[in-house]
Amino acid sequence: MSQIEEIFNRVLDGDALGVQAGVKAGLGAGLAPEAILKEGLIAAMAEVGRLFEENEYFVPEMLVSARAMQAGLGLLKPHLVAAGAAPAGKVIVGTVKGDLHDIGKNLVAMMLEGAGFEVVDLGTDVSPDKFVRGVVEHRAQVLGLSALLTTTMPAMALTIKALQDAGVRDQVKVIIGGAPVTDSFAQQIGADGFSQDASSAVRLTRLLLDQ
Ligand code: B1M
Repeated sequence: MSQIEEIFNRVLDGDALGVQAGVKAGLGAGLAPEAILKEGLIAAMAEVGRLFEENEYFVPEMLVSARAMQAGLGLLKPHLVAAGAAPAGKVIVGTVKGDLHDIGKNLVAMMLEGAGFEVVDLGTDVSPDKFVRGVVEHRAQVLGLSALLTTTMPAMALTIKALQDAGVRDQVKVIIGGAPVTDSFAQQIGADGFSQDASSAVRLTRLLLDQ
C-alpha cells in the first residue's frame, strides 16, 4: 500500500493519530504536500461522503473522519502556507448560518494566508448580521462565504441582502464556494464570484482586487 493510500484509509477509519503519523512519514519521504492533501485527505472525505449516502457511514463516522482530516491538515499547513510578505488585502471568511461544515472553509483561509492575505475567520454558523459587522469592523476588501448544504445556500443570498441593507455592499467583494455551490448560483444571488476549490479562491480574490 502506498503512503497516500495509507493516509486515505486512516481518514476513513477516523484514526487521527494514524493520519498524523502517515502525513509525517509522507512528508519525510518527500511526497508533495499538495498530493497528500488532494489524493489523501480530500479524496478520503469524498469517499466518506459516498459511504454516508450509501448508509454505510452515519454522522458519528463522518465526524471522526473530519477530525482525523483536520489533524492531518494541521501538520500540512506550514508546508502549504508560504511565508507572506506585506498583507495583500484583508479577507473575512465564514461558513453561513445553519451550516457547521468548516474543513473547506479552513482550507480556503489557509491558502489565502499563504498567498499573503490577512484572513479573519468568523467560524461556522455565522449569521448575516455577524458577517456585516465583521466587514464593517475589519474594513475587509473581500468576504468569502462557504456552504456545504443545499439547505444553507439561501443564507448566502440573505448575507448579500444584509450587506445591501446595511449600505456596505459596494465596499466589499463577495466570493462564494462549497460543494453544492455553482457559478450560476453566484450570479443569481449577486455574488462577485464563485470558486470550485481553495486555490482558485486565491486566484479569484487576486483578480477581484486587481492583483
Ligand atoms: Co455533512 N454533509 N452533514 N458533515 N458532510 C455533506 C456536505 C453531504 C454532501 C454528505 C452526503 O450526503 N453525501 C451532505 C449534504 C447534502 C446536501 O445538502 N445536498 C451532508 C449532510 C446531509 C450533513 C448533515 C445534515 C447530516 C445529518 O445530521 N443528518 C449534517 C449537517 C450539520 C450542519 O452543518 N448543520 C452534517 C454534519 C457533518 C459533520 C459535522 C459530521 C461533518 C463536518 C465536520 C466539519 O466540517 N468540521 C460532515 C462532513 C465531514 C461531511 C462530508 C463527508 C465532507 C465535507 C468535507 O469536509 N469535505 C460531506 C460529503 C462531501 O462533501 N463529499 C458532507 C472536504 C473539503 C476539503 O471539501 O468542504 O467541499 P469542501 O471544500 C472544498 C470546496 O467545496 C471549496 O474548496 C474546498 C477545498 O478545495 N470551498 C470553497 C469550500 N468553501 C469554499 C469557499 C470559497 C471557495 C471555495 O470561497 C469563499
